[in-house]
Amino acid sequence: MGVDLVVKNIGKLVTMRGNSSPRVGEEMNNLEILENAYIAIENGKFVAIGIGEGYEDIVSKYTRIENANGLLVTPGLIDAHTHLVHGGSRENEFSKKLSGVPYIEVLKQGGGILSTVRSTKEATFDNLYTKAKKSLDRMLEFGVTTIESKSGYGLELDTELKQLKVAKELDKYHPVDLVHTFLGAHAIPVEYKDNHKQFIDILVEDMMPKIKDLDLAEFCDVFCEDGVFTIEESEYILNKSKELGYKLKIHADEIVSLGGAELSAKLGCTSSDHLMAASEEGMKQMAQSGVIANILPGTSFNLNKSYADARKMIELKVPVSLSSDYNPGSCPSENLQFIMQLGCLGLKMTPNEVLSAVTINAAHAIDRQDEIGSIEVGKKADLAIFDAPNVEYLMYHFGINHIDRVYKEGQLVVDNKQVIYDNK
Ligand code: IZC
Ligand code: ZN
Repeated sequence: MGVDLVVKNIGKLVTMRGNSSPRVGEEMNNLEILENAYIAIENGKFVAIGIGEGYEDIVSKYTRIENANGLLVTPGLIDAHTHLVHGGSRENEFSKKLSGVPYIEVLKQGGGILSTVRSTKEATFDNLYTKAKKSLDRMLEFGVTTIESKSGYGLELDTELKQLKVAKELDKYHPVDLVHTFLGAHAIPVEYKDNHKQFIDILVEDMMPKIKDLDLAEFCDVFCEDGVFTIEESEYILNKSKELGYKLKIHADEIVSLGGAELSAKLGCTSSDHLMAASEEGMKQMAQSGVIANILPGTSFNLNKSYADARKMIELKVPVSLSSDYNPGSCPSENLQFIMQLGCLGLKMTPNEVLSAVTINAAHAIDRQDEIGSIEVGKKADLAIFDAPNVEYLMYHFGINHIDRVYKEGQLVVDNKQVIYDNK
């Protein structure tokens, strides 16, 4: 066996290689960008990266040689926070939100997350699979090659299992790789409204061990928010999940500054997500313990809220990643490129910082930094080819899909903006 594939004539190749720890501060902005580059791939992994016609020495008559036509190439994008698998949609709440009813108020009235819980319970496995697959195809068409996928629309064992099994099945048959998170602590079911303790006991004593035993989730997550799970409840749930062998994530300081950022640092969460209301002290502690700040600007945009203070986080050397938060309530969009544009326009990040945030730092946010997130010998050959001359152009020309082609582990899976894999 030799080199299977060479992609040559890459106008600008953003490698993101060379860092074993997440990029912080200036490192997020200082990128290696090779001009007139090529990439060689063997068995789905990168085996060489170079300039000009250097590949001629390593190819054989069996090597396929493809031309990037002078375009921009980056590592496949990573969306490290999605609520991919769910039933129904919530456009019925859209006018309510537009008229100023807060997100949490809709939840308190029995809508919001609880409305999606009802739709997800009603949906069959096949309904959920078909709907999630359609969204996953869209994500792939925007250049996303790995995502994190959360449960949390069952709030009881059977429906949580149904969601997690749909995600596992998609991981098996779809080119996009999925990383699985149990988010049973996403809301308090109506019947436990006045007895949180009883619900939390079911979560930690029944659901979490069973889901771990079935190997259906690697991470455990909690929606820590005023009116949902308190700081004390979140700490208890996450500590229990750590004992069971889960890695930790938290929805922290999204609406109210409760100290979620501080808690994520104390517990050593892999990522702490949202952080629109995070305190400066919380950010400093996150920087110290190396928690990834996974910022979700699509939610700020959709809920008409303020944006997280990404500039402060970068200044304090908190590693920042960006993700979509794709969900039917606060970010009903699969378009990670639009999220990247909001990274510049809403979060005031530079285009280079944004690209670090959706590649190598997003890989760290899901503990996949050894496999993906950069174009580097030995890593999976996940590539996005953009019909764009440079990184700035991707963020500047907003609201469209810039993708030309996508490769997942060396296989062409999107051509001319359309998925072309064997569609199961
Ligand atoms: O369905 O509203 N923020 N959870 C926490 C969500 C958004 C998802 C939803
Ligand atoms: Zn979320």
